[in-house]
Amino acid sequence: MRLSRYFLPVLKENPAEAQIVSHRLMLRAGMIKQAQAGIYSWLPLGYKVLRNIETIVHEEQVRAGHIPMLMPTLQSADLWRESGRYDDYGEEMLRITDRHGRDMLYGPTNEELITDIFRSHVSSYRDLPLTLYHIQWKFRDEIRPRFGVMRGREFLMKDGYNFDVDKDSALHAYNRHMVSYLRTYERMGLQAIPMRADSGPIGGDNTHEFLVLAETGESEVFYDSAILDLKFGDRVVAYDSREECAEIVREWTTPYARTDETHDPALFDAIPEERRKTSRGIEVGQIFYFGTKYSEPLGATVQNAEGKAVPVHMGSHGIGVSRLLGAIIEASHDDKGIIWPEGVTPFHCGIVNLKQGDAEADTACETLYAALTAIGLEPLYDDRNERAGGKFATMDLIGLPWRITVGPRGLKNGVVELTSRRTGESEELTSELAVRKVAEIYGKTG
Ligand code: P5A
Repeated sequence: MRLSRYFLPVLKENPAEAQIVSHRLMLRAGMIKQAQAGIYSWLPLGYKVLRNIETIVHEEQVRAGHIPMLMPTLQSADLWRESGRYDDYGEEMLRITDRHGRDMLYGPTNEELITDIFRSHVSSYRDLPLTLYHIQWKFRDEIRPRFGVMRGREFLMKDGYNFDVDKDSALHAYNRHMVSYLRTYERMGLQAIPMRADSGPIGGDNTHEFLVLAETGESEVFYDSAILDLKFGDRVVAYDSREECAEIVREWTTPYARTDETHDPALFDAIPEERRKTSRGIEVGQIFYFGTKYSEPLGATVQNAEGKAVPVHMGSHGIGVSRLLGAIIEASHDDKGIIWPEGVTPFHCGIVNLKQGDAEADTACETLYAALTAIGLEPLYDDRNERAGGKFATMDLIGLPWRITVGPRGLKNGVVELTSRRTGESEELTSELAVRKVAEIYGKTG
């Protein structure tokens, strides 16, 4: 993409309404624009990152054997009356009446709708296990929407639902989700710690939240610092293996890690003092096992191996897709702007032309642009007639992890400059080598 043709409405000033750094930087970098309280338009740069996050979520869900689909945002109130949650959900639910006077709602979650699909089509244990998921907008009429996309009213969620013949199989689905979530967040450059939590309006006693440590997080968390040493890495998981998934879950749930809702001071005090940590965290996901809470009232049963009709055991599993942008920025920024992890960056590499209009510099930039594009990378080429300082400031603000700077002085010596946004370190090298290095970083063959 050439910056002169892109739509990147960056703001010079700090927007007064933004109280936390991620909100400020998302507005300043031209990623989002508030449409109403807690409702945002996703401008091209923000939309690109949102899509990258979605792609990682999809890939990891499919890897775990879960099946993508799409349900609508608007749901019928009747289904929620069947489950008993229509009145329970309270004022967070946005209720709508259509022209025929039918009660509808903008879905805050989809347990009822997916259970309705299941009961219409599945009747035998032979069709299980089954996990269906989608990535769809949700609406919760939060009393205090704040911090930009962190606590929105309209927000994008990946929500998945498992259907199993008995509790043991459903607990395997729970473990499988925990494992796939660990991998998902790590690919986004995040350390998200699973913590024992409270289940709230979704229900059940088995639930973990995934928290990214950050001062601006809304949850208070207590943990054993030993958990920070755990890395998922590139281990290959046999997701169908109950033992393997259970073992990974054991690894991550053995060190103490809880939110204030489930905190147990006696257990916490048993941890060696130097490892006892209290902090704040951003909840980027939550998994639940709630057994037959929805399948019983909605009559979602299957015939088990003995030919008996039993209600299916279910769980639901959510990732805060739009919230993740905020969480990643909270975890990865400096005073100049965002620092995108390579896994989610909107463009792989910036190209800064220090002397636009200089034939040699223009040609070198075009050649770099073509070479990076040819190996499947997406560069953002700042081809505007701007001062170098302004170009650097924009690149730093929008946070591309790598920048190639091209200017007449370097070109005289046959070199360009490759700079890491994270470390600020630069090296001079030929254009070809710069392309090869960037290709290597992203695992492409240049
Ligand atoms: C699990 C999937 C559920 O709704 N039902 C379907 C279950 N869980 S949850 O914890 O309530 O939400 C899942 C994740 O969505 C994000 N989230 C939000 N993101 C932005 N703004 C909000 N107002 C908001 N509310 C929830 C969180 O990341 C949460 O973990």
